Amino acid sequence: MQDLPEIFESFSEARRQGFLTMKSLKEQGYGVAGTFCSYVPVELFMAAGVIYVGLCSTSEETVPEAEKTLPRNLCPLIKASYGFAVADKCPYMYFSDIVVGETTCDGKIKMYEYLGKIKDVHVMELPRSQRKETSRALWLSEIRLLKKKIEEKFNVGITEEKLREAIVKRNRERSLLKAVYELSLASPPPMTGLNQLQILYGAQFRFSHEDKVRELEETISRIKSEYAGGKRPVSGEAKRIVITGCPMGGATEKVVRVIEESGGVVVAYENCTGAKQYDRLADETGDPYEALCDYYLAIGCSVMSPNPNRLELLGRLCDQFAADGVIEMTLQSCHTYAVETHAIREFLKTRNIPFLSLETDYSPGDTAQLKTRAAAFIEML
Ligand code: BJ8
Repeated sequence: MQDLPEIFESFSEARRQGFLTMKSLKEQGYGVAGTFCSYVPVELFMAAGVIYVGLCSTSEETVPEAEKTLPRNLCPLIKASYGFAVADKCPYMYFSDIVVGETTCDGKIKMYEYLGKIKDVHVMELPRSQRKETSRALWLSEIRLLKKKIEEKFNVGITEEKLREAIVKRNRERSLLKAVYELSLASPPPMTGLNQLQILYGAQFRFSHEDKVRELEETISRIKSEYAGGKRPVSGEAKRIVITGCPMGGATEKVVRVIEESGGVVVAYENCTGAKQYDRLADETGDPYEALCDYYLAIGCSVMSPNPNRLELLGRLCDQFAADGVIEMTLQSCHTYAVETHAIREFLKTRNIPFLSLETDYSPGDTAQLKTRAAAFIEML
């Protein structure tokens, strides 16, 4: 039986380990769809028996390759993801029969035009408003269009029954991932924020629903039993930090490391690596297309205007997790998150919660500077 550090490590390595699994699934005849965003309703792939995988890169390796085509002052997530595609260095991109993009931020939308020259790219038209009835109608029709595209591409039929089953399965995964991060409601938390991130990020590279569920259940029960047995991997003195902002993983783990080396512990992630994806469940009754439409459209990403759902979730996480402070991580040139920083600061002021915003990219060059700022922030909490 693996011990806990080995379990964390195996989640951390999941992306790399998943390459071989993906290769074998392809050899068995499975179709593969690559995605870039939490708004893409993955239940449609599940209902079609198609494997799906996140293609967002988290390493700077291919940024120079991307910069031959894309401007330097573009978000590193977009440059790195495109770079891996053109350099043919991402096995997941290589194995993807189709890439499903979405009209979230301008940089991604334009990048998909170039990506379309290399791969079969289907872009979902995401509205920027969650309030208007026309937005809902548009998103609903985009979900139905994606269903049609998947059926044609993979020569399968997606029935309502299969879609309902997929919603139930994905909800089960969401509940378990939420149960993982809610373990850190305990004080002190039973795992570091880095370990939590390793699980949340790594779980997306487990392609079998059954294996993912089993592994998450086992991990939760191991963490619980070790905590009940008296193990305390985090000091009771550590300041409890909620992270908000852009998605994390890979190179941006440096932000979590500097926080945790400076006397803090990350207890929750209000971003697409964490609670933004797993906090709510999709409706399992009623029309499955409407259920997916309402579920996904309500995601509180900064590409929405206005974006009250981010504030609601962040405020709730701060209360539940008894946050001492909030640290935002934005990626360089991510305009929507950068503009929202002011609104987040003002919102947290009304709750007397200290706030620090850090901007970074995928290179390790700014680690010392991040550490100085994080340490000064945590010191004053
Ligand atoms: S739902 S956070 S996964 S869009 S960081 S590429 S926004 S310039 S990643 Fe995201 Fe979907 Fe929103 Fe989540 Fe653009 Fe910003 Fe880069 Fe971004």
